[in-house]
Amino acid sequence: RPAATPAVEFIDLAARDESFEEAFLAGMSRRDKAVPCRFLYDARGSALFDEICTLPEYYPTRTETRLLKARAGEIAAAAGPHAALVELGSGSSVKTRILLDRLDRPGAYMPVDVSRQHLRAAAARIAADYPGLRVVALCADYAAPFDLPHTEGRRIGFFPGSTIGNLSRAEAKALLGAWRVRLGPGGLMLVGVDLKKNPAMLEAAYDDAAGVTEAFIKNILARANAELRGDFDLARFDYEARWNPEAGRVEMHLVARGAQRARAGGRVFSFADGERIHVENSHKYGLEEFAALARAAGFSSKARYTDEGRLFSLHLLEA
Ligand code: AVI
Repeated sequence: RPAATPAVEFIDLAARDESFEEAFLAGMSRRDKAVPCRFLYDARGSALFDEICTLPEYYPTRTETRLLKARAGEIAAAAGPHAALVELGSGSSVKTRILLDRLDRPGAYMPVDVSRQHLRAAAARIAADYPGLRVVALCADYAAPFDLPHTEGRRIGFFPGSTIGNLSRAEAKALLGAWRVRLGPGGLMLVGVDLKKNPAMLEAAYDDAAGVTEAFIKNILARANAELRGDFDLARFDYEARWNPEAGRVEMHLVARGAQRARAGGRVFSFADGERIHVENSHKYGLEEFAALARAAGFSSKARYTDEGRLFSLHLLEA
């Protein structure tokens, strides 16, 4: 008898696909040119990001994975039986599986992602490998308002990878506040948060020797060339990753080498020599600083875990 294809419930709540063209042209028309980092993740950008996660300089992925493995038992005990695991993003199934393997008869797995393609693939993989687990794929922007479907048991939100660091501190607080309400009373939220540390280590993590991060950031211009009939000369932009101690973040810029012009979307953009395009921020926190931010968003901080080197942290929050 052929094996039945595991069913994935698919709930489509995404209003519309956000336009790269609109966002790119608006960002490049600003006096301080900038492009929102969520557009880094086209197919090539996602592949480059996966490669970043394996780089020797990029400690967050392996440190968080180790921490999760060490703490999954405690986290599962806090969640109790039949908990519904809600993942913000449908990303690394490796980390998801560490939790699913330890949760006591999990009631559901619900990935939330705007990318239909990633969402369907990630949900199908989990459904195939965890027979009997209810898998509900929610196509939605996890930062936008929407309701979670009803599930039995406690809800546990999972936001790994320090993706929260790509938001400003104010945006991070607003996102946590919205998820506190969405998870409901007693709901838990597990957030991976990268920590402040020596600037040389931070800058190396975002400017690796093999140049993968540079290619990842420059991919935003490659994407404009491919999708918006652009003619950016990638070789005439330098990549720079710089720790900004006042803002508590690594800032990633492309810097024009020489005055130049480039076309995209039927428009012409001029660059002075040394003019910058701000592509991404990666905010870093102190352990206490993040716990305080979570409390300001209405959560109580149940536990925080960190590695021996205090490189990365996991925060277990209760709604
Ligand atoms: C996805 N996010 C948490 C990564 C980070 O560390 O901020 C994105 C990244 N950008 C360059 N390297 C990694």
